[in-house]
Amino acid sequence: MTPEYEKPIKSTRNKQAATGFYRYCNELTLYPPLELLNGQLVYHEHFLPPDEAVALSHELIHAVPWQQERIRMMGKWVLQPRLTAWYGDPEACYTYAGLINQPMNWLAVLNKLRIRLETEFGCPFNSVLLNLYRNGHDYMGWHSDNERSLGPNPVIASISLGAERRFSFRPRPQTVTAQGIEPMPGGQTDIWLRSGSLLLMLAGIQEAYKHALPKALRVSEPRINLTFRHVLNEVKFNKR
Ligand SMILES: O=C(O)CCC(=O)C(=O)O
Ligand SMILES: [Mn+2]
Repeated sequence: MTPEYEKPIKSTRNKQAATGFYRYCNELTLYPPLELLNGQLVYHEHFLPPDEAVALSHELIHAVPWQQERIRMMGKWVLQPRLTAWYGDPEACYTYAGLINQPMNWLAVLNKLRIRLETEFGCPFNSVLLNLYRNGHDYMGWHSDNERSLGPNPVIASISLGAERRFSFRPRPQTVTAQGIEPMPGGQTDIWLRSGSLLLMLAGIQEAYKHALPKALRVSEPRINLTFRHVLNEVKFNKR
């Protein structure tokens, strides 16, 4: 009998189809990843089976010392509309919006996922940012993960657990390319991130697009997101 997690989730596929931007990248595999935005986004809907996703989110809710941090936005210190935590190798210190994140030592479950991602996709990751959206009132505003400490073309692996939420991309108004400044074509692309899925944000996407996780006021369930990253240590990125 087909296990539950191997059955395609029709509602999600339909929603993805409604955005009209994806294509199957390999029709021969049972659950092919979706490629979006010229292959700069690769979505693996069934990266973790549902029982593993549920067990992992329960473990993380209880084991992680979640904090609501203050960040600097347009000259003001404001509380982030979500809870966060930062794990990684000791040198993976990550600074954004005035917030200095010193990594906590890897939890065994997070390190196991890091090793799986590195083995399957061949990208090194030395840290992971955890976001806990307590319900649909929590959100993440428009931004790119383009801090210098992530290097020029970062690859970010994003795993979702819990409530399904919409994740949106829109082109930056202007993108500086090797040829000069070019406007990016196209409008907004939405993708619904289901529990257990993996979204790979590949080289170039941060330069060309911004992304956001908008509020979803009808969602009452929590969602956890893990973004695995490779942070250059300060000495290295200050030398660039
Ligand atoms: O919650 C998400 O899916 C994305 C989070 C994100 O963009 C980030 O942590 O930079
Ligand atoms: Mn981001």
